[in-house]
Amino acid sequence: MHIKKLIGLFILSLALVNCKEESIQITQTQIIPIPNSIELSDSFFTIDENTGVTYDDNLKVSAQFLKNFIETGSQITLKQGNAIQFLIDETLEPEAYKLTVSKKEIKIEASTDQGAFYAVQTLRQLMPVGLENGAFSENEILIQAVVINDKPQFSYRGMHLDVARHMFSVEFIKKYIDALAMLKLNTFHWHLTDDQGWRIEIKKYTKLQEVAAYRDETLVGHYSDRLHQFDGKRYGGYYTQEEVKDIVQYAKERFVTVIPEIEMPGHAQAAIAAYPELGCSDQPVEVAKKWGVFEEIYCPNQKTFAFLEDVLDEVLELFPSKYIHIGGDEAPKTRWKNCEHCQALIKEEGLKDEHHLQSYFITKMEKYLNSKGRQIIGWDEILEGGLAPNATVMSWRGTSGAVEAAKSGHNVIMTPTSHCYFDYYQSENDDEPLAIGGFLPLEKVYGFNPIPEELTENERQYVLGAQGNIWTEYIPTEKHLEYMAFPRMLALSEVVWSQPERKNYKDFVSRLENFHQRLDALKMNYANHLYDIEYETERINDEVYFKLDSNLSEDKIIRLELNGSEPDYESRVYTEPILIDKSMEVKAAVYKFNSKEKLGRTFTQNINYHKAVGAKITINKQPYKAYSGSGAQGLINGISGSDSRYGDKEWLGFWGEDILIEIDFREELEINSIKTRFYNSNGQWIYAPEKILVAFDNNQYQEFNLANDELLINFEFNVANQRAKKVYIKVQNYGTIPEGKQGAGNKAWTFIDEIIIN
Ligand code: TNX
Repeated sequence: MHIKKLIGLFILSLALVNCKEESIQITQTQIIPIPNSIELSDSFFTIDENTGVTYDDNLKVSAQFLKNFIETGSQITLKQGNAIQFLIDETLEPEAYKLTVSKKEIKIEASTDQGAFYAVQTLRQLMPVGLENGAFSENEILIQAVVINDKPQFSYRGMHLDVARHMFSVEFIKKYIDALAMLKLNTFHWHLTDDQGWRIEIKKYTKLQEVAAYRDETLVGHYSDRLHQFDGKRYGGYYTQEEVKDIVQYAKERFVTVIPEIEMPGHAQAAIAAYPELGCSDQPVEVAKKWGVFEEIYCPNQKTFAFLEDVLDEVLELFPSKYIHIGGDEAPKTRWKNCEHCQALIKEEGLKDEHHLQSYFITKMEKYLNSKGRQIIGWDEILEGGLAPNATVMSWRGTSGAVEAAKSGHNVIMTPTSHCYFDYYQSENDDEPLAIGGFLPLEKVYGFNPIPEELTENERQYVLGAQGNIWTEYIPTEKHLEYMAFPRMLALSEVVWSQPERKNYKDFVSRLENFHQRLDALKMNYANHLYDIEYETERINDEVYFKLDSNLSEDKIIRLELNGSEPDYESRVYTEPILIDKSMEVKAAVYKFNSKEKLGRTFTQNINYHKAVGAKITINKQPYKAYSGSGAQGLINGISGSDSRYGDKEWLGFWGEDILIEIDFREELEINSIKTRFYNSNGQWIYAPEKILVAFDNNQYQEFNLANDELLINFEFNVANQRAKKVYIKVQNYGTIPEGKQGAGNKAWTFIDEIIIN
């Protein structure tokens, strides 16, 4: 029978002895993002040479998509006829659909072509993966009988792509858009201009193509590396207007709106390199060769406004989207402070300072775009100095910008770095390709709730949705980009599409495992960290236990060694938490039960037992929610944070606050040394403190100054035979980020690691 075709679509409990259709029991479908409601039945529909399709003319695009999917994926050609019907149901919401598969027909009902398109994407996931790449060679396709009612949670469901830092082929952009469409994402935010390159052809300004589109060379390695080295290779290019039109049209046929981003007033050094008169200093500058934030920003003068209006005129011709993204982020005000014209303009317009001048700049551009019938989106910095009247805010620095905007009645799109930055590391393994930093594993993306807690029921309506961002400073190739995008984009699709009560991470993981086959068929280079091992520590009665976990199911177990040796299929099986009462090196791996087959990578964790392990710790401030590691207790659990991922379970992050740490041993101990370390990644706004104070019991504080010249700053305090019951550590926040540095004017972060006491 047709069992083979069904495997991979469903988790089946099969009574193989009797291969009758009735004997197939489906326990679960595998659709991502998970629909609102699914009702499965026992029979199935067969698509073959005799199957016909009819459609309402208003549902033509989706009907054609389905026909094309089946005909290019298999040998089957569909006929005219009533077996598969596309019908209008005016009562359904614009993006909603109803899909009914029964033994005799398939019915797709929607009020719009877009809704019907999403029904087709669901139907696609009910069909064999071989159809994705033409590998399906049989003459009938079986589809499980089912009734699915579905609609999105949010109206804005986006993915962003930065093509300025690195550029990707037109063909690849289409592949990216295909993936969005498959996952029911409806917006592609195309970041087209930045300091390192201008990537869209503007016919009126030829030097954008000749100069701004190319940089002489590119930074090698990480920005935080002490010595900056360059590759010596010219890099660049741009999308011609013909290519842009082609992409916009391609996206439209898949119900993806392309929103272009033209950055202003900051991230504009490439344009200023081509036309120095657009800057304040009139000095020649070059297209940026390294990453970061640059001081060369547009000068708010007549030339600039005329230039931007001309550029936008051409952009509007190419992009029919309601929204145009005007950037607005990370614009250092250094040049404006020292510019006579800017200072005169501030006076003339009665503005308070340079932030209000930025707001004046954005408002002026907003008016221009509004007059052409368009709306602006800007990064949350556009709130500073007053928000342009009709602007939508894209909230990336935490969620406070979103809250402020929604409370004042502005629409917001959520893209916080903590949950939406797919340029961040996704695993703690040392073999990950170099990334900008951060740590955003799949489960964290999946757990994202786009609605900030601070909003009232009524204010929630201003949250249009969320978006994953892919900045490409450290992503030079298409394969690498796919690796960063998948599977996190799948998790995001469920965040923005599915109803919160339908979400369940364990269930998502099992559907994802199945989805791997589809990604394989699509030749997607996705990351797979499903059988990586995660740990947790727990303090019970003044003792600390070490626990391991993975995405385990009945047939998967963890095997481990505690002495640093490599686990194999004979190593002991992990069954209960391990007491930390000495230093050890834990190595573990997920194995198939009763088998030699190792499923994931080997996990390694060094545990450094010291005098504070098991003690009680309190901190007078809560760490920032997204960077709260294993909580305060994690600072004395015997485990140090990663050298490269401050977002892991061990680092604690505090934003702009001084903190006081108290460690209580409960009995007097002899103390000889106190050690800890601080993260100091200034590009990410993280600064080691300049000053630390330490006291024992009721004694006076002793003060220490710290250097801040490396990525990791060690603090070490040696005392001879100090006896104490308690240790107090005061950590002073660095303060405001100085001018000229990335994030200037914002509060600095403090990230502190394990406090090792011996
Ligand atoms: C901040 S997000 C930026 C980008 C960088 C990104 C790297 C935003 C509005 N600005 O210019 O590429 O961080 O994660």
